[in-house]
Amino acid sequence: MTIDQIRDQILRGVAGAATREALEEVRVTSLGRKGTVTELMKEIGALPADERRERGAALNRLKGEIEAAIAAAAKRLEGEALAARLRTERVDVTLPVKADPDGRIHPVSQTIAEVVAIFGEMGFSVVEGPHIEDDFHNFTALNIPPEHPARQEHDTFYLAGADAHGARKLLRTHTSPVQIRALQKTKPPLRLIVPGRTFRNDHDATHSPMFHQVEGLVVDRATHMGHLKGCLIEFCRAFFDIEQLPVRFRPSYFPFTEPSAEVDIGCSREGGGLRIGAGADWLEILGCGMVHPKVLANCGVDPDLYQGFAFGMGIERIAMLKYGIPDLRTFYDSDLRWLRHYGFLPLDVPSLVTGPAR
Ligand code: 2NL
Repeated sequence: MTIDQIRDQILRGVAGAATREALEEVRVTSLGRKGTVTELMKEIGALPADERRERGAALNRLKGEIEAAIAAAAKRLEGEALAARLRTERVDVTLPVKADPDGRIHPVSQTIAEVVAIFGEMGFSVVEGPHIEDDFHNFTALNIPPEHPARQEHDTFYLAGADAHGARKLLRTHTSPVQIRALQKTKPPLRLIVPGRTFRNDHDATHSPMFHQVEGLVVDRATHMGHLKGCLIEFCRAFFDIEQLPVRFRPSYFPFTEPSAEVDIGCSREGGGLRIGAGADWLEILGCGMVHPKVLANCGVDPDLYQGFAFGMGIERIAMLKYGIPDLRTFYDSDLRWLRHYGFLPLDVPSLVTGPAR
């Protein structure tokens, strides 16, 4: 056979290959170790020098042509295979994502996300701040001067080592210092919530030395008690997902608000179990009040121009009530069986788009 005849035969084989396997077969039988072209290459060694060069060049050209034809055919087969898959396969982009079965969201994280989602819809932004604070931001600015009895109740953790004035840093006992910093830095109007860790030297069945709070602060020219009540009633009903949940405001005292109130929601304790939203009993959920004028002044905000309200709640407490978790101490045990039972799948975390988890 002449080189031209061999070329025709091999290229017909390449063109006729309907699968990748068939194409590979053509490659092996032409260019493989014992392939037609390879065998012809081996034979040129026996030719006289002048013929050898010409024959070698012709076979090399042939090899190149075959390689190019095979590459083109492979590309064509690939395109055909893709087109066939696109014809037969369908992707339903509306199907829900498969939840990762391993990880769980801790109830504290879930509850913070829910609170943030609710206030986020009301136009609050989230602010965070340092865990280590100074006396001014944690106490004095909040109208809790040195020797005020409230300081004893806070069971403060102080850091070792005093500064030149004898002042020691402390672990914040509430998230209020973050709001103090925001008030100092930002001219009202402002509307913010501060979730985060807080620390008190108190450890028993219902107290942990580290726990979480969310506090909120709204300051504007004419923010009044009606705004406070509407906002917090709406929050309680959204958080516990009960439209007509009874909510009451009971007079109370905080050094940093005046007037101050505790917010209770309706519940029943009949038969030993707690049922939220029904019955004749009341359950304390959070504390609140109109920001004390002295607190505004301490932050450089003129209390004759501005007023506002603030509130605070314990995250573990409202998580225990909403999700029926009986023991505070189990929150920090890192027990995976507990987390599998009380934890949440990542996709159940509320967002500002989906709203609180139902
Ligand atoms: C509670 C009660 C409360 C505040 C926190 C606050 C913050 C600033 C000014 C005024 Cl910067 N008030 N926070 C007000 C009332 C109550 O928390 O029971 N927390 C667990």
